[in-house]
Amino acid sequence: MKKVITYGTYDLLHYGHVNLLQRAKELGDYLIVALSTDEFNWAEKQKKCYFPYEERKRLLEAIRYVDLVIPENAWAQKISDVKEFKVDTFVIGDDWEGKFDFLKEYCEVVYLPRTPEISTTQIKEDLKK
Ligand code: C2G
Repeated sequence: MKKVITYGTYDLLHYGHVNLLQRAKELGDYLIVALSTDEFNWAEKQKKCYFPYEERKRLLEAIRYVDLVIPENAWAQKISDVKEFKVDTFVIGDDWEGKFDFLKEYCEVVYLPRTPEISTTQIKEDLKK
């Protein structure tokens, strides 16, 4: 079984996220999403999520491409996640291009093109108009 892992906040779930998850799943048979916790988002990404972790987790678990959702509590957990879950491929959007190349020692690393025209930030801004 080829296992794939990806990481993210996935707040205000939108089709850009689903595009990523669909292509991530096409890279293997089993897709793990490490979902940023509310605390990690605020402390490390200064992101205040609209939906709390448990709701973001439930939304991801409802997506057919997602097999398992685990918490992302720290930047440094990726290597231990790859080892613990015997991951073959790490994948993330190309807004992170090159940032996780250190994982190449442990698994394949793939950066996929983002869906350009949509983002959670853009949605929030558009709703303010
Ligand atoms: N994404 C995308 N297209 C968009 C928006 C997002 O392909 N229009 C992808 C991102 O590249 C990422 C995933 O969807 O792979 C989740 O995006 P975010 O929730 O913004 O994730 P981020 O805050 O970048 O967290 O340790 C890594 C971080 O947790 C990544």
